[in-house]
Amino acid sequence: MKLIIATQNKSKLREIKQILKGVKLPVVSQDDLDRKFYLKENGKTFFENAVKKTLPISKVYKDDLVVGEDSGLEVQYLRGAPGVYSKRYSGKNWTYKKNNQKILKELEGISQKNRKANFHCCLVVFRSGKLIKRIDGRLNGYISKESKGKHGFGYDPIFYLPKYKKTAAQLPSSAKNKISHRAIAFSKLKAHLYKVSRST
Ligand code: ITT
Repeated sequence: MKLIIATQNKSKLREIKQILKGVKLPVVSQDDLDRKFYLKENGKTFFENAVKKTLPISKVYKDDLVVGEDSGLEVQYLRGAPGVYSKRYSGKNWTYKKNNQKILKELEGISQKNRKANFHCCLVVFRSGKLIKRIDGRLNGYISKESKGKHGFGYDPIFYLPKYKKTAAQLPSSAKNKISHRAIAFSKLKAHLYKVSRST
């Protein structure tokens, strides 16, 4: 049995593999599989999208554990936007930079205390086409007034963490991977896998 990570995002995969170090199962990504999957993320919630990414793979690779997640940024002042639209927030020709600029523009003139935001990760685990676990992880912070830092990806350069007085993109990946929404969810998964492996 192996652990298949249902993602095509290389930055995410790198983070996930780093977090899952030490897990006894071989960890592979969907790009390592013989079969290719073209999946549509058109759900209304992170959970729906996580299932859409994961279930089709699990129906084919029945003996393996398939883990997928959907994640994004939720800005309180924007009533939870961009949420499930995080990836393409600036439109068809989106780039991470354009997405960040759009958020900064929408929050122009808004004070620090009203710039609360969080990253949300919804992780699901499937085996033989059946959902066996759902885990959510959140990281709270603020939208900064300008883009800073070179690490990470996506909204990291505008996601400010008061505890570190830095944006997520100013933290080295080893530090982000200890505190992120994905780290929280995947660390819980790791603990779950450990418990299951001891009881079987
Ligand atoms: P997969 O669906 O193949 O996993 P994706 O890039 O489409 O990869 P998501 O739909 O889950 O990933 O993510 C939506 C967006 O949310 C992503 O493109 C980033 O802009 C943002 N995002 C998610 N996690 C993030 C993180 O840790 N740091 C910064 N931005 C993040």
